[in-house]
Parts: sequence; C-alpha cells; structure tokens
Amino acid sequence: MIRYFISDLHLSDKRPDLIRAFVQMSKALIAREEKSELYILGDFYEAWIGDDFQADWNTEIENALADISQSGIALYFLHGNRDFLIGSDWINRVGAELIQEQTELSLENSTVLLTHGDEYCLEDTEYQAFRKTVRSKAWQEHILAMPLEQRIALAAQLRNDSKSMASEKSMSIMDVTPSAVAESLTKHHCKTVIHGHTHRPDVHKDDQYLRCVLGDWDKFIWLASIEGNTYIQSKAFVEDFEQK
Ligand code: OKV
Ligand code: MN
Repeated sequence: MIRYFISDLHLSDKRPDLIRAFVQMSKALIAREEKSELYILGDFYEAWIGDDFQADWNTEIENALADISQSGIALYFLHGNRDFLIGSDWINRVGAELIQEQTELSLENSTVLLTHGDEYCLEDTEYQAFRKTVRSKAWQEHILAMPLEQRIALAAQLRNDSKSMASEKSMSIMDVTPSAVAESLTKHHCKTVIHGHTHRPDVHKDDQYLRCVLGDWDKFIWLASIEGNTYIQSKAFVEDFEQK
C-alpha cells in the first residue's frame, strides 16, 4: 500500500499550468495500478465559493479526481483556509471522502496526524479570529445562501482586504507555533504530523516528533508518499507539464 499526500495546489483559472500538471499527475498515479490512497490536505483550490460553482476549467479538475477515485485509488480531502466551503456535493461528485482536520491515519507501524496546518499558526491572532469566523457553521450557511455572483464578489473583496492588510506580509512569513504542534501530537498520541499551509516544504525532526510539511504548487509541483516506513517528498518543475 502506498499513500500519497498533496496540499496547497491553489488551483484556479489563473493557473492553467498547474491544472495541466495536476491532470497529468492524476493520470500517472492511475497508470501505476498500485493499491494506493490519495490525501488532499487542503487549499486544493485558490478559493472555493460553493459547490454550485461551475466552470470548464473546474470540470476538468473534478473529472481528473473522479478518474482517480473510480480507478480504485481511495481519495480523501480535508479543508484548507481557502477551500473551507467545499461541501458534500463536491465530495460526492469527485468520489472522495471528507476527513476532519487532525485526523489520525493508522499505518502499519504507527499513527500519523493529518491536518492543513493553519490552526497551528497562533502568532497571527488576527488571522485566527478570521479563521474562527469563516469556519463557523453560521457564517458559512449565511454565505452559501447568497447568490453565486455575490459570493464571487465577496471572495474578491476579502482577497483585497488581505492584500491591503499588514497581515498579508506577516501571514507569508508566519510559521507554526511549535508548542501548538507538540500539544496536538500529544493529544492524539502521534509522533508524526503531515501538514501544508506554511509553504515551507521540509521535514523537521525534533526528539519529540516528526513534522512533514508539504510543498505548495507554484514554480514546482510536489507529491509526498509513505510506503512502509519511508516518507518521500518529490518535486518537479511545473514547466515539465506544459503543453508542447
Ligand atoms: C486571509 C484574511 C483574507 C485576516 C472567501 C470563499 C467567500 C475563500 C475565501 C478569500 C480571502 C481567504 C479565503 C484572507 C486572511 C483575509 C481578510 C481578513 C484577518 C470565500 C472561499 F466566503 F467569500 F465566499 N477567502 N482569503 N483576514 O485572501 O487568504 O486574517 S485570503
Ligand atoms: Mn493554507
């Protein structure tokens, strides 16, 4: 059994190169014909405004995901800070299973914790307040009741707010608070966490725990895997996936 992990692809109509890379990656995973699972750990989209959103560029993405799940690769998704509005319609269309943040994944010899990772970035208190609002059921129901056009405008407006906020800069440099990570690992009785969000792909080894940070898709595309006791993070040039 091989398990694959991706996050922070930030797919949108603005990045046809990344969409192409994802579609090709999905074809490559299917062609391997292994017993495998794919875990998407949030921020798959640049911004998701509701499952009723439809566009050709996204149909291509959803079809690639549906091909993955229909090929027998078990597909799992957990929310990021940009696609927190992904709901059961999208999940069902692509044949995924929604998992909660800080999900324990049992492997042959250990249990690893899976999460997006923004909940660990405690130094940005302004962001944590924003997160609390947008992750609340009441706010999400209120937003999803708006017409699609209004949600598109709101997402753009929030994006602008963030750009003009000092916290846009601090957000990009802000990393996880190590004690928050340690606390969650202790609570879940895990020694390892896999997360994204910070855009600082790495593996951090403390004597207490292992923290595997997934890469964000931009200049490079990233794919991590666990097979047996081996964790591997691979990266490729996005240009290699460009249409010749
Ligand atoms: C991050 C902060 C913006 C603070 C909105 C649907 C909806 C996604 C979004 C768009 C904006 C997050 C995701 C951002 C942090 C802000 C403003 C304040 C204090 C929708 C899906 F609801 F509008 F439909 N957004 N972004 N803020 O630019 O990253 O931290 S953001
Ligand atoms: Mn994120």
